[in-house]
Formats: sequence, C-alpha cells, structure tokens
Amino acid sequence: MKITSIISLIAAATLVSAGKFQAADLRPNADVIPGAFIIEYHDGIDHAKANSILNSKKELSFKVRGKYNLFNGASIQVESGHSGEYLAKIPGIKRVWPVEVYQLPKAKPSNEDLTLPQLTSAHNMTGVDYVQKTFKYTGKGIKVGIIDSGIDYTHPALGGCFGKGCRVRYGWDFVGDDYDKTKVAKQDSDPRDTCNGHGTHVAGIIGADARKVGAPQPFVGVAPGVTFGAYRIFSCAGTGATDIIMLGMELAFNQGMNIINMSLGAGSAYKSNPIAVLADSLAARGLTVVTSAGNDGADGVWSVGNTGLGELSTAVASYDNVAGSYHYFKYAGAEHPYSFSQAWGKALNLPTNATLVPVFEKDGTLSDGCDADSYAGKNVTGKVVLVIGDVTRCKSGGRGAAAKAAGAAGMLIQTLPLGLSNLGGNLDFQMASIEFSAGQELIAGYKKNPASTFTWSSTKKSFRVEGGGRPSDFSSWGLDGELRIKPNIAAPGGNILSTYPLNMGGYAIESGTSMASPYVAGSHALLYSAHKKVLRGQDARQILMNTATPGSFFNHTEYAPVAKQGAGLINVRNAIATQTIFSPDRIELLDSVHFTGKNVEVKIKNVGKHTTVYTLSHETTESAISYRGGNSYPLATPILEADKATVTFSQKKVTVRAGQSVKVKVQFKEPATGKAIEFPFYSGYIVATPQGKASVPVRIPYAGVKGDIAKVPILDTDYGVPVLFVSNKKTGKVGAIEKGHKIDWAVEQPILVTRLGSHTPELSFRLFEAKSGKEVGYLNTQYGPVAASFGRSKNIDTNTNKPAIRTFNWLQGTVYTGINATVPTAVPAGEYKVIVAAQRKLSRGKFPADFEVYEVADVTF
Ligand SMILES: *[C@@H]1O[C@H](CO)[C@@H](O)[C@H](O)[C@H]1NC(C)=O
Ligand SMILES: *[C@@H]1O[C@H](CO)[C@@H](O)[C@H](O)[C@H]1NC(C)=O
Ligand SMILES: *[C@@H]1O[C@H](CO)[C@@H](O)[C@H](O)[C@H]1NC(C)=O
Ligand SMILES: *[C@@H]1O[C@H](CO)[C@@H](O)[C@H](O)[C@H]1NC(C)=O
Ligand SMILES: *[C@@H]1O[C@H](CO)[C@@H](O)[C@H](O)[C@H]1NC(C)=O
Ligand SMILES: *[C@H]1O[C@H](CO)[C@@H](O)[C@H](O)[C@H]1NC(C)=O
Repeated sequence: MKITSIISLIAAATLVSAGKFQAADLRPNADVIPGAFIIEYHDGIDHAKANSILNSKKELSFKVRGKYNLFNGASIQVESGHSGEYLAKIPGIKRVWPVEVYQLPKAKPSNEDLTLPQLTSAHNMTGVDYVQKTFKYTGKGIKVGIIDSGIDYTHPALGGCFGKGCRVRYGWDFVGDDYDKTKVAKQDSDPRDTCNGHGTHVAGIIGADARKVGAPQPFVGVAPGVTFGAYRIFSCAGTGATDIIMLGMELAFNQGMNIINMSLGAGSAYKSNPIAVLADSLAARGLTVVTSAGNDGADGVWSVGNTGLGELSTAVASYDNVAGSYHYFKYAGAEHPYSFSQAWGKALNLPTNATLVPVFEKDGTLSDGCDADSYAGKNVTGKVVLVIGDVTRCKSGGRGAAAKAAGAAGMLIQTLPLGLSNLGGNLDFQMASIEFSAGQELIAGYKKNPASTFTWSSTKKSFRVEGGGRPSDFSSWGLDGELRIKPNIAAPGGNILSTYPLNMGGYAIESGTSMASPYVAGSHALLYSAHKKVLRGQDARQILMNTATPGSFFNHTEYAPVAKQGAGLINVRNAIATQTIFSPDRIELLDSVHFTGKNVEVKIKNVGKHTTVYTLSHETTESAISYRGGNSYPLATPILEADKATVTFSQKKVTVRAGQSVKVKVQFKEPATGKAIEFPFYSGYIVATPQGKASVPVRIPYAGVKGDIAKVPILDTDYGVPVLFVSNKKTGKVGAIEKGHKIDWAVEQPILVTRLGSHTPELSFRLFEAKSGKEVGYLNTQYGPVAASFGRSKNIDTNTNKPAIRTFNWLQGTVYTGINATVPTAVPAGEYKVIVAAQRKLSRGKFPADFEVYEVADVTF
C-alpha cells in the first residue's frame, strides 16, 4: 500500500477546514450543505401533513428551504443537528437526500478570433442548416426552459428584453448574484445573467439570431424562433444546489415549458438522485428533459453525470465541431495549430534562433524524450525539441523536465495517435501538443532545411483539426451503474460559437457537453415545428435516436462504442424526413450472467403513406476494454478492440403497410472474442433500411458487457485504499491505525478513505466484534451511518490536482446498531474490526456474499 501518498492526500483534504475540524465533530464535506436535506413524502402525505408530523417532533427544529409539487416533498434546513437517517425514520417520510452543491466550471474570458466562418459549421454536421434553409423551421411557439445561470436578455441576438412580447418571456432568479453554499439564496424576479455567461451561451446555441445585430460573424442558433424561460439557479460564481435546481425545474414546468435543458456537471451516480427522480416525473408528464452527459472523458468508463440518468431524460454526449480555434505557428511555409500545456497557460513565444531539433532514436524514429538519455550527444541548447507523445514511459511533466535539463528552450509533442492532446506540463517551460500530421510535416520541413525558423502567432485562428467532426475526447463515457445506455445521443459540443453576456464580450466559443445538450434541446424545437405539435419527450427521443448517425474516432474505420456516443450524432434532417419508428430506442443486454439478448423483440412502425419494404441488418462498433492487467480502477483511456456480438433476425426483409407495425425477433450472441475477466463493453446497432433512395435508415443502439458484472472491481485497491487513518487534532499528524489501536476520541479523529472505480448500489462501513464476528453496526460519520449508493470517483480531484478520494469521519466512537436505528450508540469496551464493503452491481445485496469486503483496521475500545 502506498500509505505515504495517501496520507499526503488526507492532509490536503483536511486543511481546507482545519479550524472546523478541531472544533466540531462534523466536518462538512466540500460538496454537501450541512443540515440541508431533501425529503420525499410517502404517497398520501402532503405538505400540511408532513409539516404537522415534523412539528410534532419536539426535539427537531428546522426551516423549510423549498416546497415541491411534482416531486412529493420539500427541502429543509435542520437546525437541531439531527441527521438524515433520523429524518428518514419519521413516519410519512420515504426518502431523504443531503443537499449537494453544484458548481459550474469557472467562466473563462474569451480572446478568440470570432470572425471565421468555419465556426458555424456545426449546423452542417447535423443537417440543421438544411432544415433551416429548406423548410424555414424555427421552433416558433415552442418554449424552452434554461435551468442555468440566467440569460442576458438584453443581448440583441436574444431579443433584447424580458417579459411579455420578448424572446425571453418567462423566468425567475432562485439564487441571486452572491449565492454560495454558506449563504442564503436570494430570490427575485430578474433572471438576467450578467456575470457568469454559461446560461447565455446555452440560450444562444438553442436559439440566438445573430444575423443582423453586429455579431463578429452572422450566425443563428438551432431554433431561432423559440421562446425562452430563464431559470437562474447558478449564482455569479456558478454555485447552485440540488434543491434550488429542483425549484427551477418545477417552475419551468408550471410556466408551460415544452423542453428543459439542464447542463449541470456532477459526478456519476445512480438514477435515484432527486434531480433524476424529478426529471423522470416531468418527462412522464410529457416534458422533454435534455441534460449533458458530462466532461469527464479523460476518466474512462462509468462517468456519465447523474443529472442525465433519469429513465426518460436524454443524456447528451459531445462531438467536436469540424473546425476549432487555436493558437498556431508557421514553419517551413505551413501553419499548424497547437495546444499549450496547462502549466504554461499561454501562447508560446520563442526567439527566432530557437529552431527545431527533432529528437530521433538511433533507428530514425522520433524519441519519446522521457529522460536525459534521449538527448545524449545532441546539442539542444536554446532549441525547440520535437518528440513523440507516447505516454508509456512518462507524461508531459517528466518529458518537459528532461528537455529543460538538457537545455531546450521549448518542446513540441507530436500527439499520438492524433489531434491536439491536453498536456499538464511544467510552469517554467514552454510546451505544446501538435497534431500527428503536423509532426510529420515538421520533420519533412526540417529535413529539407534544418535552419528553418518558427513564427509564433499571439492570436488564434480557426483550423480544421484532426478529430473534428468526431466524438469529443472530453465527453464522458457510460455505461451507467446498471449497465444502461447512457449517454443517449450526441451533438456538436466542441468549439461552439454562441452568445455571451454583453458586459463579458457578447460572444464566445466554448466546449463541453453543456454546449451539446442545448443543441439537442433546439433540435427538439425544430422537430416540433415539422410535426406542427409538441411531441412527448420520449417520442421525440425515439425519433432522434432512431435517425442519428453513428461516427467513428479519427482514422478508425469502425464506429466508436455506444458507451461513448449513444445513438450517434443527432441529424435533424433525417429526424424530420423519417417515416419509420423503430422501437425500443435502445437495447441493454447487461452482462453475461443477466444477459437479456436471447429473445428480443423490435417493432418497425411505418408512419408514412406507402407500404414499405425494410431490410434488417447489423452494424458493430469498437469494443472498449478498461480492465486489462488486473487493475482495480478503470483505465483512463479504454483500449479499443473488435469484440463483436452476432445477431440473427427472425426475418431479414419485412413489408410494413402504411400506418401498421410489424414485430421482428432478434437474437444476440455475446462476442466470441474478448476476455470475460477484462469486461469488454461491446455494442452496435440494429438497422432497418427502408427501400427507396430518399428514405432514411433507422437504428437501435445496443450495448452489453462480457463477463460477470458482479466481479467488476468497485473500490480502487491499486492505490492503497480503502483505509482507516487517524488524525491527531493536537499535532495535526495523520497516520495509519496500528493493530489493536485504542482511539483517544478526545484528540484523535479516525478517517475512512475510499476511492471508487465504479458504481456500487451500497457502500457501507461496518463494525464487527473481533472474536465472535458479530456485526455491531454501521459507523456513524458526518453523513450518518454509511450504507448508500455511490458513483465512481473522478480520477483527479481538480482542487488538489491529486487522485480523487472520498473521506468519512467516524464520529465519537459511535455506531448505528442497524440500518434503521435512529440514534447512534456508543461502542462498549472490547476488540473490533472495521469493515468497508461495496455491494456488487446488479446483485441482491446479501452481506457478505454480494459485497466486496475489506477489513481496514482492528481497534480496541
Ligand atoms: C454539409 O454541407 C455539404 C455541402 O453543402 C453537404 O453536401 C452535406 O450534405 C452537408 N452535411 C449535412 C449533414 O447536411
Ligand atoms: C550548443 O549550441 C549552442 C547554440 O547554438 C552553442 O552556443 C553551444 O556552444 C553549443 N554547445 C556545444 C557543446 O556544442
Ligand atoms: C539566441 O539569441 C540569444 C540573444 O541573442 C542568445 O542569447 C542565445 O544564446 C541564442 N540561442 C541560440 C540557440 O543560438
Ligand atoms: C490516418 O490515416 C492516414 C491514411 O491511412 C495516415 O496516412 C495517417 O498517418 C493517419 N493519421 C494518424 C494520426 O494516425
Ligand atoms: C428497515 O426499514 C425498511 C423500511 O421500513 C425495511 O424495509 C427494512 O427491512 C428494515 N431493515 C432492517 C434491517 O430492519
Ligand atoms: C442544457 O444543459 C446544459 C448543461 O448545463 C446547459 O449547459 C444547458 O444550459 C442546458 N440547456 C437548457 C435548455 O437548459
């Protein structure tokens, strides 16, 4: 176990609130609002009844934070210190959740060159340009609610005003400018976004009309006729909270929105979180709920954010725009875009005499530049070295340090396999990634004339990049914890030009699945224009998923996995043209043990005017391997292979009369290749192609996991967790607990540390008698007894820049004797074992058979 590195993590984690840590037993975790809970009532209980039940508890004091109607419950602030578990035991209360803080990424000031026409190319990828031009659809009359940081409705491209007769007709501010999790939200009627930008950017993607308002280049959003509702649930700092978001969602519904779009980044989790529960309830009432899949693509699988996990909501993945805006240099007559390292953080600026030195190995291939040997015998002093971005031996930090030590002035890294990779880099060294093809051209230019010089531009410019028009690197991978297909669909989200608050520049290019989800929201509006009515959300999703076009990664011939792109890139032209509904909208095959693919029924419905003959076929995608080499944490970059399921149809050709439907039986067989112990995610599409030139083929995505999902590792043990540490409140020292350690509760705080590589239906911390093995209860922590579902951890915690962990403080040597106990009790004298247990996916939850179990400490009381 790498104990020392973990200790350094804990020290970092506790520093933040060190004062509180010593003064109080309860150290609020950074992403939970202490004492704030969302409570859901049992059926038949209303606000009045619930209020009188809660008030009858003399010991409980609380304030109401918010009341819901479509979600049967409220959010409250408990002032008497009672736990969520305590609340859950009150009769009439069904479920209780802590209120979590949601945080938008910080807005970056934009200094892009916004004038290049390629930036509007996203509409060409999706057929939106065709639909706008040919049919003149605009989404007029459709109401789109934006649950975000508000909208700068004074922006001329968004109508310039708020209220009756304006493009931004509805809305409310639920937070105020200054809200953060320690402050009370201040509501008012003005949802203008003047200080964050996110919501204004989203609104522009959905429906800006910037053709005649002096924009740097004329452009339109997807549906420039829609009416907006602006529900401001993020403050200037981009802070919001679960219960506030839910208030925004309910008001959007009550004000008659047809579509709501929520781009709320969050960790992965189960679909039972309250936002997903409410989203499903809104969707069941016909509302379309579109959410972003998340920007955790660098973390690997199991990472789709929890807001999109509702059964009926649409989680949207991102494709990169075909063009992107980048800094660039000129070398040997050609311009090349580059992406500078995060640590360096600005455009490269090197003197003219810093010429190129490609660092070759003896065999003439480019070196990885990982160590001093790479530069032996070469004079790179003051030069720009070119190396290959192979990360087998080192990452950019090590590579940069070696080059700097060898005297280089800067470094270019040829990205492997392609595109522009994100580099961490070094603070004091100029370094950037370049495209694979740029690397080849640099070498050719150098060979022609080694004295060629660089010209470094200080501005950005638009380039068609390697990987443009493909799934975005940053877009989160599914599947979800129950092997369901999430994300559902993809849309352009990388390098998207849209509106920005006027006082923040008016226009900006941004990237993220937050940009892709409004694209899908706007596409719904165009679809409704074409149908001349508002479709139910799930029906619209069915059409859009059926008619999306799957794509592949750059230079790959096979489609990218369904876990990356769902049904594929949205295509509004096809969605409007299709005459077929092919259901269900997705097929989830689960794992080898729970395999559902032996006898699947699909239905082809002909909604056109003519009898049509359909041909059924099968397309496969690449499979994604995340557990090669016995790792307990999924690989950050899944290995793509060719493990393919086979499919047989009961009929290969089907004739369907106008207005009728026909069912076809489909039998899936798991891939013969691919090792069950590596849990390959395999996937593909069932395709029904109607006869006739103009007709649109329709697809159903399917996905499964080969192997026994119960064996997929949950807790990351590669990293030396789970573990129980003890922190000394006086000395500040943190150390591992020795066997038989007697905790001095007056000065010592035991801390459990976990890191989850995949979802668990129940993570629990349990105490057992050492001798008899009898279970004593669940450890009492700042969250009450821990026994709840958890999503996977992020790979890196962006606050500490270290591996993300989750810490739980064991409070005062107390336990809850059962999961239904209402108060913690002290542990009697004796010897005990502390157990961390994670329930295996799709299991019934019998302890210990259905759990991953770790004994983390022996303690004496
Ligand atoms: C993009 O534009 C080109 C040229 O105008 C056209 O041929 C192509 O079909 C368009 N793509 C889509 C998806 O509409
Ligand atoms: C390496 O190159 C630099 C700059 O061109 C030069 O000043 C230096 O003398 C060279 N060093 C050696 C050891 O040749
Ligand atoms: C480049 O020029 C600067 C300033 O004249 C000089 O200090 C430096 O040594 C030169 N570097 C190389 C690699 O020739
Ligand atoms: C992509 O494929 C082309 C043609 O096969 C090849 O020349 C090129 O090097 C490949 N690019 C990358 C980045 O792999
Ligand atoms: C706890 O309470 C729930 C709901 O009342 C019940 O279903 C469950 O069986 C109880 N669990 C135990 C261990 O008593
Ligand atoms: C859709 O949600 C994305 C993610 O926040 C968000 O960026 C976008 O604002 C939302 N769209 C709508 C329609 O609210």
